[in-house]
Amino acid sequence: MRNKFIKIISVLIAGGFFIISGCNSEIDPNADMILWYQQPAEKWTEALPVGNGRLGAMVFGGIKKERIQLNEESLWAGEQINNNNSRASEYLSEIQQLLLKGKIKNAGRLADKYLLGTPPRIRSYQTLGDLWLDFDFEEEGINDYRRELNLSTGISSVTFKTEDITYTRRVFASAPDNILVIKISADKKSAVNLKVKLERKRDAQTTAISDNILVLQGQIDDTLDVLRGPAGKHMKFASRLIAINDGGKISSVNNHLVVKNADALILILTVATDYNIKHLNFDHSIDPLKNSENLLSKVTHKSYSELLKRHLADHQSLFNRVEINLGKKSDNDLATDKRLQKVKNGDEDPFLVGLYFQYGRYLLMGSSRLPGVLPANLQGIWNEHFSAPWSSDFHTNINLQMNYWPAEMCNLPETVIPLTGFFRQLMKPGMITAKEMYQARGWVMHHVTDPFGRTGLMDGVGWGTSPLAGAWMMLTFWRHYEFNRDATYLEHKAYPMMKEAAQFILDFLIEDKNGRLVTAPSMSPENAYRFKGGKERHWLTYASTIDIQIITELFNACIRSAKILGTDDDFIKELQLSLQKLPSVKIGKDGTIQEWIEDYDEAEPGHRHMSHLFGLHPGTQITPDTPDLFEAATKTIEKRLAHGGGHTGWSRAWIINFYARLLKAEEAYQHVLALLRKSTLSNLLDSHPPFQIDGNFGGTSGIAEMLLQSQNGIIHILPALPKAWPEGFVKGLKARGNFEVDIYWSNSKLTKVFVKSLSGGKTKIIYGSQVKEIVTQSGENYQLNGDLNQD
Ligand code: FUC
Repeated sequence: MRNKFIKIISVLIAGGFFIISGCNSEIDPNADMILWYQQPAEKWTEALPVGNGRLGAMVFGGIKKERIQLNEESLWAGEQINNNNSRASEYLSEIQQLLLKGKIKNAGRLADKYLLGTPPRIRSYQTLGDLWLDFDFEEEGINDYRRELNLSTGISSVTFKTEDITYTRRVFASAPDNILVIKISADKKSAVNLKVKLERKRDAQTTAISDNILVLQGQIDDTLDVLRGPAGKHMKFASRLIAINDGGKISSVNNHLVVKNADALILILTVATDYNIKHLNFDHSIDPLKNSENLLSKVTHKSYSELLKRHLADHQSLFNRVEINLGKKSDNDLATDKRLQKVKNGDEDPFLVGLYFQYGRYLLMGSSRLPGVLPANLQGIWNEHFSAPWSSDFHTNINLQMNYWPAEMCNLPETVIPLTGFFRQLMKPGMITAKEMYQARGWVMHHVTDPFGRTGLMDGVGWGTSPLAGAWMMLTFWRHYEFNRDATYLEHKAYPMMKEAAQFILDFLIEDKNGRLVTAPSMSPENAYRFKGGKERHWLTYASTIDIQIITELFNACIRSAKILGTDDDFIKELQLSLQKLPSVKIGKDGTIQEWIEDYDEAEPGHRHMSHLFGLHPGTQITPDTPDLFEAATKTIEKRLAHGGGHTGWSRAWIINFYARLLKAEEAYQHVLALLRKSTLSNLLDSHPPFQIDGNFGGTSGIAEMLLQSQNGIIHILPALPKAWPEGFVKGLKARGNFEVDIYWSNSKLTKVFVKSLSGGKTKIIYGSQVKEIVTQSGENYQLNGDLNQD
């Protein structure tokens, strides 16, 4: 054992300990994309995230005591369980008829009893624990402190000076090597002295299995909370850390490591669980301890510089696809928290908006990509709790969808891969739920799920009655096809799921007394309504507007997919017939889009959800070509805002996207400012409150939508460019049809566009009132000037 580690150590050290400090802008176009601070994080919401899609860490940058909080995406409490209400199908028809007749209270009583699943709630995504680095510095005499997160390198670093020695720590999460790497160094020899501790506050123990290896091993012990599922010992997990010193000595004392007089130290850490996505459950035939050892044994023959090089090559190949410059107010010479505070105090800061935009891309890469197999959850992958707000779960009545809005536009299609893989598994319990609850073919889920694949109705009928949540999710996969034109993905991954979701809807729809096809039960997430003159709040209804819009979008996507794939003629006809029988989207008496099937009064007119605007965004049905609805959409937002709407981060972010689609640049911009001013923490993470990541992703998407849109077969250049960004460029955004687009503007006017066609084909480009059609060849670049003429 010892010999093996001595060998490993010498290989790593032979590879050298070179330090990279920031990046040169000549070789790195995003060299200034750095969040930086002049003091350590006091709270978790000030710490800085790194992630590789599977492992996440929050780096605090403490001087005497460094805390690095750790996550592994599959470490969840709970277990797989069928929570379908077994009596649902007996009562479904009665509930539906009561809803059609307006007997909402009676329908609600039955739904509570016979539709709500058992257990009705899920357990939480959990922190793995913390890596603590205890140093023996004096508190006094610390100079030149700087803590940063370089988005372009994916490295979080801390530097400071004490007693004339400069200390440096660097942390990165490597996707190619599936590990976290931490390097601690000093500019004088023998100056690195610390204790290394790996700690989890429950269900685990840490052991030093040699002088330089710590192993944390455990099993989640779910205590009694019948609402969330059976108690018991559930998922097993292990984390393994190897410490490699350059000079000095390292030993283990009381299950932590003590490093003395080293010149530098590298820590490599990984985590494994016995989660098996193929079974949507933990699987005790998997040995996390062994797997953590295997993961480390794959990397320990590589030097630090090699690990770093592999990480940088991989990270930058994704991150540097996009560059943004919204007119720099200054260089990145003011600490990020101070910069944000100035914006909160009324300043405007285009650089900060660009940084926020790129941070959204960084966070999506960090929380949703291979080697991970699960999608980005409510906190991405970063969570310090055992029982997180909303369990840090997968919420599917806006939140999980929003997480993926920037994925394609912002040129990160690989982030959709874990989401696709997860939903391909989720469809299986979803088919059982469709059958057991609704006696329907196809698959269904409701507004919440976890890695164990719950698909029954959860939380309460006033929140959970969203049987079209899965259908909404499917549009993410259709979009992946639209942007990337990958017919194999469409045929084998997206379309089979979309089709089963549509199949469920076909069976679920019933006729109302006017012969229209309607959904029942239904709700408009999560808003309540009142009957005319009534006091009581109701949630349940039939055919809420969002349902009709989701069905329209999904059925049309299925029809287009089936035509592309040359299949399912009868199915296409069935979808077309059903589309004709859906109720239309109506405009209410106050000129807004009607949220429900009748013109009821909203119980909360300023509600954070704006579901009836789904057709505007992310849907593609409300456009300048439907002028009445387009105008009504503006009034709908105005009404929500007049009553306090947009008060959560994600809600505000959605409003940016709405205004971008409405081509209202100044309004969109005001809400970009409001997102920064009201819903952004000092580490630029979104605040619901509390921290919830969807607002970051929705915000990034909104900024992209202001600069480029491509729904409905048109590439729209600068559709909502605000006056505050008169000079700038954005490079590498994607448009549907597999086009990569670079846009340059000056004096608030387009100067040049480059369109790189990656799949060939015809496209229409619009800028202001100018329209240009180009026929492209795959692999060719097309340059247009500000009048859309080819130079
Ligand atoms: C939805 C929202 C809440 C919150 C939760 C996680 O239910 O209505 O605001 O974001 O998801």
